[in-house]
Amino acid sequence: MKPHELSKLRKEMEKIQDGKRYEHTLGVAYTAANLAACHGENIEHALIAGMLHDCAKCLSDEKLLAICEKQKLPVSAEEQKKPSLLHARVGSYLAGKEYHITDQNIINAIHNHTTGRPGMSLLEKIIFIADYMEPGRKQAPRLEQIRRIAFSDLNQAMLMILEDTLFYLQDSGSVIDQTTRETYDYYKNGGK
Ligand code: DGI
Ligand code: FE
Ligand code: FE
Repeated sequence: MKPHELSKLRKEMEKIQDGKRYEHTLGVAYTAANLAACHGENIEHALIAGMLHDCAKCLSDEKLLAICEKQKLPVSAEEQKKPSLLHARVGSYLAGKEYHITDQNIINAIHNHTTGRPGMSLLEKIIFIADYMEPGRKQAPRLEQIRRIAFSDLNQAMLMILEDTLFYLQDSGSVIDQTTRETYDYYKNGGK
């Protein structure tokens, strides 16, 4: 991808996202680029995946469900209850369809950015972690610690994020996706 193509994606995100979401998108893209430089991942792939990871975030629950039905994308019981979880899967579909991304690793990084999955690729971990720790995030506990550890141990950062996310979801009585639990168990048990 040439530099002007990345800037085209950036402008498209600026068009479809509100100001706050767009700032978050830029934060994720640049944080992912830094993590990529640190851990030996392709920086351009990290920028593209970061730029597009929330490209379906602005769609309503109805629209997300409608796209899944039309394109025959699977919808789990948890996603049926909380359709906003689908912005990750639908985003990965739109990345190919609307934004002409063909790299499967980039598509997977968008797909798995909310729940993670056991055995994530380097790029998938980088996007998952960048989404959580980009500079615009201010609320989460242990942010300072996670931001430091992400540059030395991605699996440890994954575990800490999943632990805190599950605690937060349990505490707030939210629907918890099976994949989020499986991802937590995987990294808890020393998975790579
Ligand atoms: O799209 P973002 O707001 O940037 O972040 P995200 O894609 O991680 O999704 C937002 C929320 O999703 C975040 O607060 C963590 C939460 N999440 C992750 N796994 C689950 C979940 N929410 C529910 N209800 N269930 C899950 O399993
Ligand atoms: Fe998201
Ligand atoms: Fe995000």
